[in-house]
Amino acid sequence: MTVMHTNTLPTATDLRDRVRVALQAIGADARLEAPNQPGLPAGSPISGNVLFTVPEHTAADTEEAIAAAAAAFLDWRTTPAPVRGALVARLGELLTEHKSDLATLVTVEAGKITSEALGEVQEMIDICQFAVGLSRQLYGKTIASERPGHRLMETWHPVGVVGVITAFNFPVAVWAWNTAIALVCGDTVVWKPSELTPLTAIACQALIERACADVGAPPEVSRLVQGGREIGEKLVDDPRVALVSATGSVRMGREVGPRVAARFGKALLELGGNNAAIVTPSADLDLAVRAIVFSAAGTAGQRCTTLRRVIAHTSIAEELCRRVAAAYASLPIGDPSTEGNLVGPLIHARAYRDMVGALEAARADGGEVIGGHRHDVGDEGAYYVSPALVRMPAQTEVVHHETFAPILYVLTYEDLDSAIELNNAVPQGLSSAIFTTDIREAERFMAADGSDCGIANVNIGTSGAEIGGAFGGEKQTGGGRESGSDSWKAYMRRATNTVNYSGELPLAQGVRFG
Ligand code: UN1
Repeated sequence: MTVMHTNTLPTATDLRDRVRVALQAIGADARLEAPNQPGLPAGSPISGNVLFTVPEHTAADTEEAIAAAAAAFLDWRTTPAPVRGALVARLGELLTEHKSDLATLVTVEAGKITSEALGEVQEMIDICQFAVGLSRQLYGKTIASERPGHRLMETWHPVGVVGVITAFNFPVAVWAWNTAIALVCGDTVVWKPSELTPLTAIACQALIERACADVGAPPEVSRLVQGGREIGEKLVDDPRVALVSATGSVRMGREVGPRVAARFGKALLELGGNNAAIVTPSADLDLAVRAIVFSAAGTAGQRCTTLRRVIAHTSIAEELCRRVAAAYASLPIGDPSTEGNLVGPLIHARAYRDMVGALEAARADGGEVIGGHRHDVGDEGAYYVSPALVRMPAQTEVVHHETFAPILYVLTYEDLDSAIELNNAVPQGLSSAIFTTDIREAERFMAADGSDCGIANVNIGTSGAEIGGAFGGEKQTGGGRESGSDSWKAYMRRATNTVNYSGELPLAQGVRFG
């Protein structure tokens, strides 16, 4: 039986108090009006209520924010990178100090369980540390010149204003990935968070403004604009926004990419995933089951890295399904702020409707569904579901779609080639994994004819990447890379410099001219 803590759901009044306490501790001077006032509704999927109304920005406010960030860029770009790093170091300290306050807000607005909300803030702290190190590591290459007395090299310069558009499911970490790196690179930032998570955004903005004040940096280096589509469009279309870094749906990316390209801006897209794990006959099944359950049911299936497909060898498929189903049945579902609960709510009614629709389509295709019901919590607006395990006879149309809910399709395979084919047969290409103790299978999975995803893991799940690696994926995932490794290059422009220190003027390619 699924354990459900329905009787312990906090009330809207309770949630409002938690928000006020957290914002006050953070020092955010937020104008919180009652629900139904003009402005942006700030709600919680925990109870399904609107808690407050917060100020909404207009297109004119966005215009002003872009202008301010563009003006601040003129000085910021020549501020030495390690000095810029000091700002990010201070932000990291403030995040450490307010880790639990910010995590409280993440739980209230995004419905993440406390441990995952704390993990998300830790991800912010980690990227700040990475960016501070990077502020002394922005390097260019020196390349052998074909001409005597010449030096050929590359230098990297900031691009300008970075427009950051983020999604509800990582309401703070993805802002931090972009902002920490952009700021050390010498760019300035204008952030449009999800309309579903305005409170966490207010908190982050308060912290970055305090960090700016503490180190003497201008607050215009990082601005926040809250609102809907109109604001996002302004960032996408304004030629002063040199780079648009957008996280969200494939549908959103399909609009953003071409519009930014039409004005020759740069876009960094991190869109949908449809992540699979291949489980081979040699897999350590205990480990695989634990990894699968975290990746598929964690965050109530609402990560872009969530495991959505298991491709199991026929010899172990029954056993694997039995074990995953048993683990699912014992998952505590309920108030994400209650210690012990592992699955919180879906973000809203539409997410639930999408889940129901996908499960209906799967059944129509011959899928056998275990779980996937809504729990009655006595409140129409909150959507708690048990994660669904769906045994599919084939990878039909519905499996090719990303449904942002805890649905795990199980497919089977006979030989590794066809498993890899199934892994790659979907339009998205974010994350993937193989569970095997056979080194040949592991290497094959990561080779050029293996997984086509941006992330290909061995013996760990598809979600929960560390910040040190580059994060992003191929195909409809959009091709962008954020976070670690050399992702910083997306936030900078490259100049190739050839310096002639000889007294001659030899031309390249042996050309003679006069
Ligand atoms: C996302 O869901 O948009 O790898 C980001 C992970 C996290 C980031 C997910 N570190 O699951």
